[in-house]
Amino acid sequence: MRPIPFRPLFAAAALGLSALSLAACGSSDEAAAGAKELTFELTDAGCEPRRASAPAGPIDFTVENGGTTKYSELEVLDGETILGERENVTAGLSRSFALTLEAGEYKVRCREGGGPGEATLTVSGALHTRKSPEIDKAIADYRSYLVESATELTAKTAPFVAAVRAGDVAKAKRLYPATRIGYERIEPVAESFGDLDPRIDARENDVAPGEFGGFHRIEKALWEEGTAKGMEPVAVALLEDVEELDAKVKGVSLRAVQIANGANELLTEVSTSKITGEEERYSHVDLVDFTGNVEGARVAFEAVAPLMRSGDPRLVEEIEGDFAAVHAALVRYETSRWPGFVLYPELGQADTRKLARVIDTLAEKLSLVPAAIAKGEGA
Ligand SMILES: [Cu+2]
Repeated sequence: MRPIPFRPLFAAAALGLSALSLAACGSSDEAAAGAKELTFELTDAGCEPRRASAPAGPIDFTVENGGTTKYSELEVLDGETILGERENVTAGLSRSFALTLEAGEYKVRCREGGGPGEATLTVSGALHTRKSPEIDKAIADYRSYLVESATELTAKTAPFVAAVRAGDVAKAKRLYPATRIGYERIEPVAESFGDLDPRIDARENDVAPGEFGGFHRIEKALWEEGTAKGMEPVAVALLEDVEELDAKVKGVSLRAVQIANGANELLTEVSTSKITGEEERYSHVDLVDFTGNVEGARVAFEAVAPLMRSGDPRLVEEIEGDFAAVHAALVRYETSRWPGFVLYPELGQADTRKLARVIDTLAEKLSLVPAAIAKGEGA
């Protein structure tokens, strides 16, 4: 497989008019003062408070963990669709994310534990919808990437699944990393569809025994067991799930602030858990996934960057610089051999640390984007 090229920044297209018209609707500072702040605490009993309310509009969520080991994650859901979440909020940590919500009842769910981990968030009043061509364009840009990536994922999963069903281990192994790239690019959106993400992309320790399926179950068979025997039903289900994802992304409703939040989430996950090599623990093609994750985050950021230029051009520039640093750190490991990057265990501890550091810096900066977008976004 050839290394996956980075897309050029479309920064040039983002300048000028869009910045002017955002400034014209006075969106940056005064709207920021209007963002509602809500704090949920993770406790042994679940999320506190159990009931919260907010006016329609931008909301900054803070998730605090005062010391429980039972919960480390908080999600805000509309029905079964996850609108926003924070993972890896372990004891003593506090992390935040931003959403813009219209009136309705939302579920706030604590994850990674048992028991009554749910709270209700009631949002009331009318959302002051600020429609702008810039917001529409940001969403349209990201949507086309989303649809393109999902289409590519489906197209590549079909021959991969065929190879698995035919028992062709060598071919299935060869196809595996490139097949998954489309998924890794759009993982945050895929994660919003309930259990579709675990069905497609769970690690063995993420799910109940007997429920391990999807890409990584097949990865284990191919690399650790050295056979595709018994993988027929897993492969068939994987293709169905990928097709379901493909159909769902076409109709998903997107908000600019969600797109920004997704980019931040993706890189936070890379720097906090994927960096250990846990995702591709049998095949060790982790750097291919990282490249997909970084590219997906970058396209998401580029799509929404025009919305924050007027408010914070410095931050945009810094983030572009950080993306370039991550790119430079990753290309060092490109090779002309399969899978296009050196295998993850070939990286020394110093290499991994350096990679983690640049990704972490970027993720931290990206975490400021949703709030910067929420200032300007009403829709
Ligand atoms: Cu993944």
